[in-house]
Amino acid sequence: MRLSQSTLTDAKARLPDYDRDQVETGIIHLGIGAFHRAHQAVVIDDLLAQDPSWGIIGASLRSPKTADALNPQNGLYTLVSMQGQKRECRVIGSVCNVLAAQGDARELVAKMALPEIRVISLTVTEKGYCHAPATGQLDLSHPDVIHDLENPANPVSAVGIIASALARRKENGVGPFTVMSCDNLPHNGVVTRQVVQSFADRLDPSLAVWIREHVTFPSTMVDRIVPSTTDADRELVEEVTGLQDAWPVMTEPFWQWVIEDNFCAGRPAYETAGVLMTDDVTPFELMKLRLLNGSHSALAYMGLLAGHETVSDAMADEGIAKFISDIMRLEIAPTLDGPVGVDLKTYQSDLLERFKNPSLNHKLAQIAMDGSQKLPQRILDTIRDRMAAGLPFERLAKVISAWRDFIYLKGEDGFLFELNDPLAQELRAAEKADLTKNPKIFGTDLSRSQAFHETVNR
Ligand code: CS2
Repeated sequence: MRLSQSTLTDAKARLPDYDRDQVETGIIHLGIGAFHRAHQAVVIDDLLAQDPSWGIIGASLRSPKTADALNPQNGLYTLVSMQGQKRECRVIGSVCNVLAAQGDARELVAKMALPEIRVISLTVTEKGYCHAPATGQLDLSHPDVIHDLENPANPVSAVGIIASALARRKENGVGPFTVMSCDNLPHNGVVTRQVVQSFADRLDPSLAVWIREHVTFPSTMVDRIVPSTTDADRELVEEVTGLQDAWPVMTEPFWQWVIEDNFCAGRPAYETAGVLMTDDVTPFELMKLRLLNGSHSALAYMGLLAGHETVSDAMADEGIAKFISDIMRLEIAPTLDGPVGVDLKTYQSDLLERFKNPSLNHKLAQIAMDGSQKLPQRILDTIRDRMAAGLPFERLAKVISAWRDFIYLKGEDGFLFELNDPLAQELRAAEKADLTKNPKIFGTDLSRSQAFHETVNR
């Protein structure tokens, strides 16, 4: 039997504590992958009993797979939190349905223009913002941006979709919605505003003015480790809950969400579900991006080069585990002020424990993807701070050199590792020695810095 509204009460798992028939939709989430379903959708699930007006419509922009898996289940899915031998299963009911928007985003745009939709949240990954990684500005030569400026009624990028929906709301006299990025970018709200604003400037200057005056783009820090789901996970879920689930989500017990309290059209009472609402997310996002995501990327490239498959395998390698603990303590943490009340030493030791969690099966290849989009904020900004302060950055440079080896190392049958990156062609076409001279990734500063190149080469 398969999980759905009619079989829900048969699931041997924690169930939604509200009547799903009463739920109305107030949020549209762009990019409904596993991360959203293990993070923001869980918080909303916790809140629907007190306020059923914040149900979620999920939208996938690239592939119909999530819609195909979840719509026959009435949006329901199982969340499994794993630590040691413990497996806690919970059915999440906050996603009402999923729209597959690839090829035709018109229904999605029309839904986003409805007055009851008050928040648009996004997890479209770093590359989904169509920005230049080194500057955060909209890349006007990006094929999706070019397409969307020519076809604003049927856009393909998140940026074009948001601008098009806002144009519709402006026209119809419906107020604005809040646009909330939940991706791992520094000042993700500012970056989102910049790309949407630049796009609107080119589309219709009066729309750009309206957006500037009415729409808010809060920054957020999101954290939960969510490995890709495997068939073995699906089997486990069926065994434990008694119901088949086409796309359960596996995760760790830990989660954290910090949101800048800047919503132009109302918001869920996030704080009652354990979210930290604040005026300034910056210290949280820098701590998380540099310590967690920076170390993750280090583990990915070094771990893969050393022949490991998962994060916990790499952490079981003494040399790598020591490197990770050293890079955090000696090179990354000293660049951070850290949020008030957070002990950075405890934060680091908790991270090391989270990385060691053997039940997660978190593949290094998953983290190694899209290095050109991730390394600027995860590693390069930390290097910039250390160079500006005249401090050594040998370990950080070693991560860049590991990424370089990951890209260029060859075996008997060609390149050793598959390169999943929007700049893959350009990276592979470049000479190894020239990689760090690419200003798109390394900025105009590091791409020209002798000291930086020398350290990476050494
Ligand atoms: C990871 C992140 O895949 C990656 O690049 O570093 O997805 C990481 O697991 C999350 O940001 C944790 O919150």
